[in-house]
Amino acid sequence: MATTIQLDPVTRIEGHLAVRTEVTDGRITGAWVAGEMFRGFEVILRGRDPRDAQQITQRICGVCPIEHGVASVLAQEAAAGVEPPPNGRVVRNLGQAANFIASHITHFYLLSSPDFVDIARIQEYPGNDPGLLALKAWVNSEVGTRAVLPAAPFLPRYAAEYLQDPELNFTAIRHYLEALEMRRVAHEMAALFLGKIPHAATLVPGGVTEHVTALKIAAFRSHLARLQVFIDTAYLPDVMAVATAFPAYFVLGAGCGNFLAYGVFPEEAAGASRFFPSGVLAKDELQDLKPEAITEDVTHSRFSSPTGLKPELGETVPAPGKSGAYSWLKAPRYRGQPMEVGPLARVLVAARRPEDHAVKALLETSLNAVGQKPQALASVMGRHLARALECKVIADRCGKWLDELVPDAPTLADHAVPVTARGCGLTEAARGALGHWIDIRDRRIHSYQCVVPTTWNCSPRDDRGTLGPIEQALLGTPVADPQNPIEAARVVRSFDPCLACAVH
Ligand code: NFE
Ligand code: MG
Repeated sequence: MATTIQLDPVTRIEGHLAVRTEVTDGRITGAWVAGEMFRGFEVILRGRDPRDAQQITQRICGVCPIEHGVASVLAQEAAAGVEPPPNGRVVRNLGQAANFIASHITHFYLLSSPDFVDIARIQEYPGNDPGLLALKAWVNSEVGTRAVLPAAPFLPRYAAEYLQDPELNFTAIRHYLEALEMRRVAHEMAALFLGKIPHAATLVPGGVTEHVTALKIAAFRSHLARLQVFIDTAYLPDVMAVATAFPAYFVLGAGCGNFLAYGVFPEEAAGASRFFPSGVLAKDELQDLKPEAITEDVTHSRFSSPTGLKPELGETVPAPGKSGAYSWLKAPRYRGQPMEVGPLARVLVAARRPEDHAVKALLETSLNAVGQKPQALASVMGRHLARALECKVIADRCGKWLDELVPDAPTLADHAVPVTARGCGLTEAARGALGHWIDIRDRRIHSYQCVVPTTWNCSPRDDRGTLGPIEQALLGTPVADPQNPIEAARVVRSFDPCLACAVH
C-alpha cells in the first residue's frame, strides 16, 4: 500500500513549494510538485509603458533580478530593432556573471550543503578558527535550550547519514561562513556597473546607462580575483568531496532526460555567438533551438486561460478553484516534451558543441577524479557538479570580457519605443533558460509573458498527463525512513528551485 509523504513547505529553497509523494515498498511511485502562490506580474504589466518592464520584472525575484532585467531589455530591443554597443553588451555579461557566481555559491553552501555536511559536528571542533569557535559556542548554547527550533537554520534536520570525515565537515562549515562574505563580494561586483543589487537600476533597452571607467574595471578585477580564489580552493574541492562521499547520488534523481538551453553571454553583436551556446538535448541527440516549439499547458495549473498557447500569444487568467489543478505554475513544454533547464543543461549542451568549450576538459577531469562516467551526470550530484564547474568557467571568462571594455566608449544606443511590435528575449538565469515575450500596441504593453527556469523544472503534469522534470526525478527514489525523507529533499534541492520566479 502507498504511503503519502509530504515535504511542505520545502525549506532551504526560495519561495513556496509543496511536494507530495506516494511511497510504495520504500520507493517513490507518485510525485506532485506544486507552486503555492499566485503573483500576477504578467497581469500587472498590461497597459504600462514598455520601459517600465525591465524594472518591474526584476521584482519577480531578489535572487536572479539581473536576468529578468536582461530578458526584458532583450525582448524590447528585438521589438524596437536596436542593439547595444559592445560596451553595453559586455557590461551586461559581467553583471549576469556576477549574479550567477553569487547564486551558485549561495545554492551550494547556504541551501544545499546542510543536506550533506554534518553541521552538528561543530560541537566537537578542536581548532582555533574564530568563526568556527563562535559557531560552536552558539550551537552549544542553543541546542537543548529551545524545544522547537534549536540552532536554526541548521537544526532540526532530517536524521540521515551525513558526511563522516570530521575534517571535511569542519572545512565545509568554515567555507559556509566564508560564503556569506563571498555573496557580498559578488553583489558588490555586480553593483559596480549595475548601480545596485538586487534590482539593477542601469539596465535599459539599447544598453546600460552606467559609464565604463578604468577605475570600475580595476575594481571589478579585484572583486573577481577574490571570488576566483574561493571558487578554486573552496567551492570546487568541497563539491568534489561531497560527490566522492555520496556516490549513490550520481544514480538518484535522473529527471526527464531532456535538456534545454537558450544560451547566455553573447560574445558578438546580436548575440550571434554565446559563451554558453543554445541547444536542445532530447533522447541524447543535440538539436538546434527553435523557440517557436515552446508552449505552456495549463490543464493541471490554476489558470482558466486556454492551454497549449505559445508564449507570444500567452494569457494569464488565474482560477484559484479550478478542478484538477494543483499548482500555480504553468507547464512549459518544448515540442510537447518536458525539459530540464539549468547548469546541467548548459554544461551538457556546451560539452556537445564541436568547438572546444572551456567546460569540456574540466568536466572530464572532474568526472575522472570522482570515478564517474558522463552518463552519471543526469543525477543529484551531476547537477551540483555542473553548477560548480560552470561557476568556475564563467568567473574565468570575466577576465576576457573586462579586457574588451573600452573606458569612456558608449554603453547605450538610441532607442525609441515602437508603436506596434513584438519581441522575444531569451537568456539564461542561474537556474536555467529564461524568456520574456512582449507585445507592444500604441506604445503600451498589450501582453507580456515570462517563461521562467523553475517553471520548466517544477512544472506540474501537462495536458497529456506527463510529469514535470522534478516530478520525474523523484520517481523511483528510495525513502528509507518516511519520517526523514532526506533522499527526496536532496533530489528537489539539486535543481535549486526558485518559486517566486516560477509563479511570477
Ligand atoms: Ni528567482 Fe530565477 C533564476 C529566473 S529561477 S531565481 O536563476 O529567471 O526560475
Ligand atoms: Mg509565465
